[in-house]
Amino acid sequence: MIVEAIEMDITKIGEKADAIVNAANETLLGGGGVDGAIHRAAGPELLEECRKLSGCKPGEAKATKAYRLNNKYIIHTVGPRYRLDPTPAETLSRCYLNCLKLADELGLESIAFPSISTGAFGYPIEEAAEVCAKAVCGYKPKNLKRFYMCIFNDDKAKKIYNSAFKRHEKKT
Ligand code: AR6
Repeated sequence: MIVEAIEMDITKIGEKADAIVNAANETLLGGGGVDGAIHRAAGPELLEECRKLSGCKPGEAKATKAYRLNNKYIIHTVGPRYRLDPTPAETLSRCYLNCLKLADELGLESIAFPSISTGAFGYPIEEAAEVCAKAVCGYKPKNLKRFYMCIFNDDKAKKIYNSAFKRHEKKT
C-alpha cells in the first residue's frame, strides 16, 4: 500500500479515494472541524443515515454512503480525547486499523484520512503521526492500494506525517 500525506481539503479529493474517513464524535450527528465540512459537502441525507447508526464508540468505525461527494463511502470513526482517554495511543491506533479493515471488507482500493484527534480533541501532532504511521505501515491490506493522509492548510503537519511514514516503512 502506498502511504502518503498530501495537502488537501478531504471533501475535495473526489474519485482518487473510494472512501474518506470522518473524525466524528460519539453521536455521529455532526460537529465542527472536518466533521462539519464533510456533512456540509455530503448534504443532509448523510445526517439521516447517521441517525440510524446509534452512535459510535471511540476507536470503532462505521460506514455510510457518501451522497453528494464523489467517493463510494464515508467511514466514520471517533478518535480519543487526548486528555480524557486513559489510553489515547491505543484508541487512536484502533481508529486507523478499524477504518482500514472496514474499507478492505468493502473491497475498496483507496482511502483518505484526516488527521484524527489533532484538532478539537487535542492530540499533539508528532505523537499522533507516530501512532498513525505505526498502525498503517504495519497493516497488511487485502484490497487497499493507496492511503492518503489529507492535511488541511498545514505544511508542517504534512511533513511530520510523511517523515513518520518514511521511518515506519523502513521497519516493515
Ligand atoms: N479536510 C482535511 N482536514 C481538515 C478539514 C478538511 N476539510 N477540516 C479540518 N481538518 P477536528 P478531532 C483538520 O477538530 O480533533 C468535531 O467537532 C483539522 O485541521 O476536525 O478528531 C467532531 O464532531 C485537524 O488537523 O477533529 C468531534 O466532536 C484535523 O482535521 C471533534 O471535532 C482534525 O480536527 C473531533 O475532533
